[in-house]
Order: sequence, then C-alpha cells, then structure tokens
Amino acid sequence: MQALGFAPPAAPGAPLVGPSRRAVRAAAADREVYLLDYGAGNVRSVRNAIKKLGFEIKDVTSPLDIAKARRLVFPGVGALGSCMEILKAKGYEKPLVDYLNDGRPFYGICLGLQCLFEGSEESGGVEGLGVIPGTVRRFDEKALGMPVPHIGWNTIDLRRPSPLLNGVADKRVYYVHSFHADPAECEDWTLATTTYGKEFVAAVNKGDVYASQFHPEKSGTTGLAILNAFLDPSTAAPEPVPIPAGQPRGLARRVIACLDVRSNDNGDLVVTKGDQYDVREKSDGGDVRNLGKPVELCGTYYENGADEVTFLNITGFRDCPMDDLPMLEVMKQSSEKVFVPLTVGGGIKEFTDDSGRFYSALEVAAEYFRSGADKVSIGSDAVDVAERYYASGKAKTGQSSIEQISRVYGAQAVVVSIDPRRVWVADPSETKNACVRATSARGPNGEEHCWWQCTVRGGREGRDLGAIELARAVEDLGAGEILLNCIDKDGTNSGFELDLVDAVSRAVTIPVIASSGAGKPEHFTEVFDKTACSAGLAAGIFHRGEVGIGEVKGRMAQDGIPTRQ
Ligand code: 1PR
Repeated sequence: MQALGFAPPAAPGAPLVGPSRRAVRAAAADREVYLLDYGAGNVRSVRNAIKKLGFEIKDVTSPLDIAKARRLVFPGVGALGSCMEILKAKGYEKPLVDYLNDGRPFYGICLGLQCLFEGSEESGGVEGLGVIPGTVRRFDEKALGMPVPHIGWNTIDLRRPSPLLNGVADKRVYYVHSFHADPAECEDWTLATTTYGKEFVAAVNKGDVYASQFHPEKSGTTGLAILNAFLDPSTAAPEPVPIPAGQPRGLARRVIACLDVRSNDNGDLVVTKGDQYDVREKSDGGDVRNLGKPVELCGTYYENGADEVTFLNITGFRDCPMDDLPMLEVMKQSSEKVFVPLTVGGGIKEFTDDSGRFYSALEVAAEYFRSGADKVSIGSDAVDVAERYYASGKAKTGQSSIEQISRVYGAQAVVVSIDPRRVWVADPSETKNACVRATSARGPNGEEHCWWQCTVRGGREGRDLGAIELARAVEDLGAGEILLNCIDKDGTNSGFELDLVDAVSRAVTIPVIASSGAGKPEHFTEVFDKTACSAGLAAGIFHRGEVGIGEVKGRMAQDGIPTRQ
C-alpha cells in the first residue's frame, strides 16, 4: 500500500517559494474526510483506519458540514431505529439525501448501508433514507440453518468491476450483522454480493456513492486497501484480481488469539496463562506467569493473521472497571494498529464505586466501546442473569446487562463467556441440567454421562446451572455469540472439549467460539469437522510460540476448511 502523508504547512511569514499558500491549503483540504459520527457507539476503529491512511478527520457537527464535505464516511453503529431518529433530530436527513442524490463521494459502512434503503424490519419497522429501493430484512436462522448474526470473514462476488473492490476480489472481508438487503430489489445499485445461506448485498455503488455491509476498518490490510481506494482513487486497481480456481468460497471458520490479562505482583499489566485457570508459576515463589505485553502481543497476532483478538481481564470481577485505566489504554492503543475485531471481557457488570457512584453494565461496556472494543464479553454476570431468568419463568425484564447492551449496541456486540467444569453423573436423573453421553472419556467410576457446570469469578465458585442452559438463556436475552471455555481442558494442549462444543453449538442458533485445550493445528480441524462451532480460540500455544497462527490456518486449508489466508 502506498505511503501517504500531509503536505507540510508553509511557515508563517515565509516567502512563497514552491507551492503557493493556496495550493498548500488545497492540498490539505484534499486530505480531509468528514465523518458522520452520531455518537451511538465505537467508531474509533474507523477513525484509526482513516488516520492510518494519512487523511485528516473532520467531524460533522452541523447539517452545513454535510453540504460542504468533499468526502463523507458514515460508519453506522447500533440499531437502525435509533440511527434514523438521531439523523432526523440533528437535521442531517435532508442534506444527506441531497448529498447522496448528487452522487458525491460517500462511504457508508454496515448500518451506513442499511439506512440508504427505503426501510428495514429492524426495531419493529423503520423508514430509511429511501435512496436505494428495497427493504432490509433479518436473516432467518431457521430457513438458513445457520447461526445469526452472520459473523466473520466471507468472500465477495463482484457484479461488475469497481475501483473500490477490484484489487481485493479474491479476498475475504469481515461481516457482523443480522439484517441484510436483497440484490433482487436493487439490481442497479448492487456492486457485489456475498452468500450466507442466501445471496445478499455486500456493497452498493452509484456515482461516487459507495456503501458496504462489511466493515473495511475491521478487514485487516484488505479493508484498508478498500478504504484507501475510496479516499484516494489513484490507489485503485484497474481490473478485478482473478479468483484462483478451486479457492473455497464462503464464510471462513475463524481463528482467534486470546490474551488473558491481569496485573502481576509488581502491578504491571501482563498477558498470563493458566493451567485449568491457575495462572501462578509452580516454582519461583508462585508469581503470576508473565507471557508478554498485551498491546505488543495483540499487534503480533494481527500481523500473523489472527481473525480476531480477545482480551480477558481475568481479575476484572473484583476490580472497578471504570478505574481500570490501564485496560482501557490497552484497548485504545491496540485499536490504533490492529484492524481486526477486538473483544474485551472481565468485569462487565453493574457496580458501585467507593464514592457510592453507581455504574450500569451499559456504562461500563460503553467505556470499552469508546476505547476501541468491538464486542464485550460477559462472564460471571451472565450466570447471575441466567439464574434470575430461569427463577422468574424465563422473564425478560429488559434490565439485565445482556439486554441493555444488546439493545443499544446490537446483539453482535455482546459475547457471553462461559467457564464450565465437567461433572460426571452415574445417571442423568441426578441433575436438572442437560446431560450428554460422553464420546471420548469416562468418569473416574466409569460414568458415561456428564454435564458442564457454570462457574463465576474465574472458576472459583460453581453454580447449579449447566453450560447448555446458560447458552440458551443468554441467547434468548439477546447475546450474539458464545465464548465457550472449559476449565478441565484449559492449558492442557489435549484438544477442545468436543462433546461440550457440539452440545452447545446445537443448543443455540448464535455463533459459538470453541476455546480451551488447543495443542496443535489438527485440533482446529477436528473441532471444525466434528462440531458446528464458528471459531476456534487458543492462548497458550500461541503465547509460548509452540504453534503459529499461520500453521493453524495452513493445516485448515490443507484439510479443506475455509479459512482467511
Ligand atoms: O467474570 O465477567 O469478570 O469475566 C472474567 C473473564 O476472565 C471470563 O471470561 C473468564 O473466562 C476469564 N478468566 C477468569 N479467570 C481466568 C483464569 O484463567 N484464571 N481465563 C480466566 C479464562 C480461559 C481462556 C483461555 C482458553 C484457551 N481463560 O481465556 O484463553 O482456555 O487457553 P489454552 O488455549 O491455553 O488452552 P467476568
């Protein structure tokens, strides 16, 4: 990618040699991008991506800014209903429609695409800007037989050559959405489609107006090239890159690197890693294991091809997250150089600080989103929420952390992290929780059946709630993804807990991330072959340098499992 930079401003009072002041001002204006950030969520990544490409961001603060913009980027975040309300309340709707109808340079991302249509089924039915014919509809998980939201890296099929996408026609880009537009309703506009059970609109274009359902700012170097082709058309490829024959198409299974983070005994924030959740050295005075610096390792895993990076603040349950400036700083710094999705977990719950100030879980999550997180992962609090849900006969109060965050930021922004431990039973009638007949192991007394008990506070306390029951409850309450750990397997390098991953993946229709126990690349193939999970996560093998992310993906490709290379 071409290196970009600003023209240096002329020194005050300096004689005009070389380019005139007017030319310098014009050159600076030429690198300006107006950003339509209506304040609903994390647009830090879009800002970071634009800055990384050498452009200067100006925020739209009045309807007049839209009229005078030379380029406008609209990263829609949250729910479409509230997005449209804010556009109307701020008086942006009319100038935006005029701008779009004039075909001036515009790039809408995700909701920034969906709002261009006549309407959407989201939020009980919403009227859009009406620039593109058609209605945005929810994916039907039952009809598709696949998890919704559609999360992950998928291929794009160009309907026609386009400077924006020519150079990346053979690549995968990152999607995270539950609603989609139908190309049959907007043939003229459709630039590219993608298939997820059915074909849907991946990108639209007319004149200099572009919008994509995928997130270029989260699609690594591919996404940066797309944004760059929009901002600086001279970088665009003239012809579509040919797609190699036999290249597997469709959604890739994701490989996620996980960083368990906590303060060590000197108070430094370090990446650590436990064996069955015990993160202290067995010798050397039992210090917290130190496997590196969070921001550095995150950058390394991005460079090495991780599809996502997850940070788990493993002592977050006992700290006050709003005071946890180092963790917020980790997110800010990571999002400056890492352009794939970032998840953060640990301490996402409501709490009252020492001065008596109450913070809702939504406020805590919002702080992380503002700092660059794309998703938050809820652990202990999800167990409490699910217990209340069952105790009340599956009532939805709208007040739980999951419901509140999902309502404002969308289901795709809410991951629930489960920390279960296997419990063997002589007979399934011994527990109210769903049991499974184990396929690969037997209990200490030859037991064939087991269930997986949810724990809280990093495995310190078990509850009478099974992982399957928890997964079902949080799906119903609005979680968009499950991060499925297993304490018995954590750090053992013995492979994922296949029976657990299979049972939970079949119990819910949201994506499941298999975690704990990966020891070699073949373990990823195995979990993808034998279960319907969407992603595999590992920590220890990557931190200790035993296996690289490239090796895992190479093995997957060899074994015919779609992967982003
Ligand atoms: O309860 O909302 O505050 O969240 C705390 C979060 O911290 C939870 O998501 C919980 O999973 C995590 N956590 C708490 N204690 C530990 C610990 O290790 N002592 N880590 C912990 C969880 C499991 C995975 C690990 C995989 C893969 N660690 O994160 O990365 O098991 O490891 P492997 O590939 O090396 O086998 P809250």
